[in-house]
Amino acid sequence: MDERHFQTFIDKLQDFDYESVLKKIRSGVKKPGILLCGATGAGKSSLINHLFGMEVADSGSGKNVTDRISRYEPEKYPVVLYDTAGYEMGEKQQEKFYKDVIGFVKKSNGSGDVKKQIHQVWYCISAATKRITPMDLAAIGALSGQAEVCVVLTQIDAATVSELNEMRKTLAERLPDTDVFRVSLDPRVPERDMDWDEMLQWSVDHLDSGLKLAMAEALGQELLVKRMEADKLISRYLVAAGGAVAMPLPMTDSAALIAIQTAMATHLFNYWGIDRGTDKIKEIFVNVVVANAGRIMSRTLLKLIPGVGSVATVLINGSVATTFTWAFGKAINEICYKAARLLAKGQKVDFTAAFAMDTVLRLVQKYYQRKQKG
Ligand SMILES: Nc1nc2c(ncn2[C@@H]2O[C@H](COP(=O)(O)OP(=O)(O)OP(=O)(O)O)[C@@H](O)[C@H]2O)c(=O)[nH]1
Ligand SMILES: [Mg+2]
Repeated sequence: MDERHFQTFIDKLQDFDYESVLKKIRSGVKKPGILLCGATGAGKSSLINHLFGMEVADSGSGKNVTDRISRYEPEKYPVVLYDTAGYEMGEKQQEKFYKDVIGFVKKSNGSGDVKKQIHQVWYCISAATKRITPMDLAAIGALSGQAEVCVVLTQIDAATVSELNEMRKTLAERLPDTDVFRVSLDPRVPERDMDWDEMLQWSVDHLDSGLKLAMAEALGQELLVKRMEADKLISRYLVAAGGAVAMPLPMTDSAALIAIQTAMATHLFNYWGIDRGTDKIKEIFVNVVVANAGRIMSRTLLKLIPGVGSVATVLINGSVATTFTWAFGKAINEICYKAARLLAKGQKVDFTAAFAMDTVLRLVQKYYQRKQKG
């Protein structure tokens, strides 16, 4: 791609009307279905009330779809929630839960009716109980065949650090593929000890693209929506990145590719708008991220492509170019997203640390590997 074409391409991007595209996407969204289950008192209803701002537990605003499962379709949010009555200890009750809830998910997802689909199960286990029961393990295993399942370790304020770690260890050993998130509604628990952000991001990530936006919106995560839009910006540069490497070329000849990456980086950074009024942040960004795009690429590729040898001998092909460009964009979006969240909460952000070369490299490599694994 010569420089003139490249410039036209960038100009087109700047004019792209994201608002209208966003509107179009929103009008067509289906609603993600989420079912919460777990033992009685695990905090399922509290969790729904907290995240979706409704009085599920007492209001009776839901519709009983079975005698133990209520369905809520909040007007304000594009989401369908299923709150289940928790099971009690004792074999009979657990057996009944197993049949009721798992049977319900199976039936709903087998019905072929999109409105009835249960896309995710948030399996709640209270840290106050201090143990993962065989029943939990069996139920999570069975549900995993039916929907995306994560474990929410609730009420972590009611357990010690070592008790909590013991529970997480059991889960990691017995269910290595299931993600686990720690939460509490006790305001005394410090933010850094909980995984709210990770849990909400998981929830958005584990949906088809058509449902993602609805989910982020339902969760009231304006910045998550923004992040998804910023991720879409990346994909517009991937075409150009692949095009810049029509034939495999040595990394030392990748000026056109690096031009695309720096244009993308600048575009993303401006999209987040966190530099407004402060040239200092922009300066850090330009000096570290933009100026080092080539170095970040060579270090990443040398580390992640086995047996490539030196910078001079690495050949970049279209697929490496697009994978790296994608990873680079995702890394920038992750840093900007985290910074924007802190700024939104009125907290200070150390931009020198946020955009430090090591931080950027680590994130780029994380995403590059994720893409390689498929
Ligand atoms: N300490 C503590 N208590 C909590 C937390 N979240 C909820 N609770 C309390 O735990 C109790 C049970 O919460 P619910 O949300 O009703 O639990 P549930 O899972 O819906 O229970 P069932 O509907 O019986 O299945 C309530 O008294 C809540 O106030 C938390 O993070 N920490
Ligand atoms: Mg409840």
